[in-house]
Amino acid sequence: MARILVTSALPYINGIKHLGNLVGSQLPSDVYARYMRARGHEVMYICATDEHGTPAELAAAKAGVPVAEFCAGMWQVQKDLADGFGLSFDYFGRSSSARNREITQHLAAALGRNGLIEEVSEKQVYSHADGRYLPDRYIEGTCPNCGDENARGDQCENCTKQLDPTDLINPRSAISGSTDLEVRETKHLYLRQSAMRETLDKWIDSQKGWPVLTTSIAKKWLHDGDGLRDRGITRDLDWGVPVQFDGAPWSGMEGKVFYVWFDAPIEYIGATAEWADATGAGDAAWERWWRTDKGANDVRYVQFMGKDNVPFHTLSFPATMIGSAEPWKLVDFIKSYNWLTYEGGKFSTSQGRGIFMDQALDIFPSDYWRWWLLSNAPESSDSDFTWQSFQGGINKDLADVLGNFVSRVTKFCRSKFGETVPEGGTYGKAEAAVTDEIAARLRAYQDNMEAIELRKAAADLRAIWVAGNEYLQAAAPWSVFKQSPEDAAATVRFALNLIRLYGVLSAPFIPDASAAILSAMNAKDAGWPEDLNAALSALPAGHAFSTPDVLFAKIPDERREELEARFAGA
Ligand code: B3M
Ligand code: ZN
Repeated sequence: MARILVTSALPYINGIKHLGNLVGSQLPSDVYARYMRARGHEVMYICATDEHGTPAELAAAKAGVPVAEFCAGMWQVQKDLADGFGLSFDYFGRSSSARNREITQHLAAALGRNGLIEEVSEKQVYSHADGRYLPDRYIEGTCPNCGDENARGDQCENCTKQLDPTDLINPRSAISGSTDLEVRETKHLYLRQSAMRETLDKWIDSQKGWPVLTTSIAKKWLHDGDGLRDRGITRDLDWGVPVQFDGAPWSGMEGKVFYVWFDAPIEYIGATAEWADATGAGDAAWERWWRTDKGANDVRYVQFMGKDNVPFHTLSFPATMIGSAEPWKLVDFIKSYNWLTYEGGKFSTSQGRGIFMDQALDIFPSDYWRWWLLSNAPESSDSDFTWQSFQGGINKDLADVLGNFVSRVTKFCRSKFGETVPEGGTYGKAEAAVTDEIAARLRAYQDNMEAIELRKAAADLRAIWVAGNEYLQAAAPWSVFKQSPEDAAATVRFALNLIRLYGVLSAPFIPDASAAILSAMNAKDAGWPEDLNAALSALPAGHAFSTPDVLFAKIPDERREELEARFAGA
């Protein structure tokens, strides 16, 4: 039995996430955590809301509530949605927690002691009308390069030129539109990442079997001219972790907070400590996941995230952890995802284009979304959500293949033999053949789960369902029954055992339907089929079951068209 630490990238607090966000981190990490638990491993699965920074402050201002209150409310909203999607976190924390504050300030102190933090004087734009310093991307103006009037202080999206706010012609606040701006001199702390370039390079080279997507992004940032620059880790904001070092002030940093990307990944640790507090497990219980001097040596740590988050997880966060010179557990495998698009375009929060987590759950059960998103996960390239493809995935895979199998077998059994596993007859070549086929598919399924190739694993699972259907179709107990009820009974007995097997194997992907299947089969405690032959005779003759309701209702064309129109966006 292994110990596996799984973290999902932390959803930002400012609003409800769309399905592209969901499939890039929370959903695949959940499948992996569920699978590893099912295989008997000890799993710690962690997520949290990422709460600091300017976007949180602005979202709160827009909602007209204090930022702490806004975050508390939105944490609950996100927590409820996570529950709705069946995300099985051991703990869903908050980056604004006291634990994260304490650990963030502690790591900063360690970095400071090791000479990795330096003071830098910067010019920053202060907006009198807004009463605050403006982060680069909240300053807009005319691009000096192409003349576009909506260039941002960090970049012109029109010509892609990287800019400094002071490059903009006629700069204005993106928050209020005010042009009453002043450039002020202010001091910030920088993390000397450049001093760690070689260490990080070696560390990344020593990682075996990381996805190409992950390493290529990391290497690009390490070696580009722009590469691993020293990075400001403090901000002139109110909302965040106060800049202190193990609780002691750093002169000149009063009133400043750490940059949100400095404290956010530290919350993976913070949330595990929050879990220990909430469960009364004590410090040793979280430290054995995170401190190699306290038992974390044998932990395998896997992170899940969208590709835009890769630089922070391959470079900045390891720089913090390694730079502390303390025995923190480093990540062993970084699984990153490409983009999910919506009907050929981008999901857009501002234009309401695409589907958001709350809307999704109002329309269909979470298993529908889980199945489509995971069996089409943007794992090797981007993938596109279309209602057509969604309808096809649900109707064909879930309703026609899995759902129909369960319903045909149980209903036929009920009508001919009653709701108990029938006795009589013997298994022959057909049962041996389908068992062999499923054994091979199951090995592939398990290998792909281990390798976190979830889209391929979903295809293996579907093939296992299909094998059962083909077996049933060929054995045709409904026509055999008249001449030879014994033979029909053997087929049905075997098929009922297949249903139980499907309940177990499908659980990481579609946990609700799986629970319904296992409950109908009266086999709630069924474990992973370590021995397939044993698993396929787990339900003996005489075992009572019940015929489940329709597991998956088909999506009719009219419904699909209605949803296409409703979600087309403004
Ligand atoms: N909050 C994801 C995002 O909103 C970001 C992830 C943090 S993981 C430590 O883009
Ligand atoms: Zn431009």
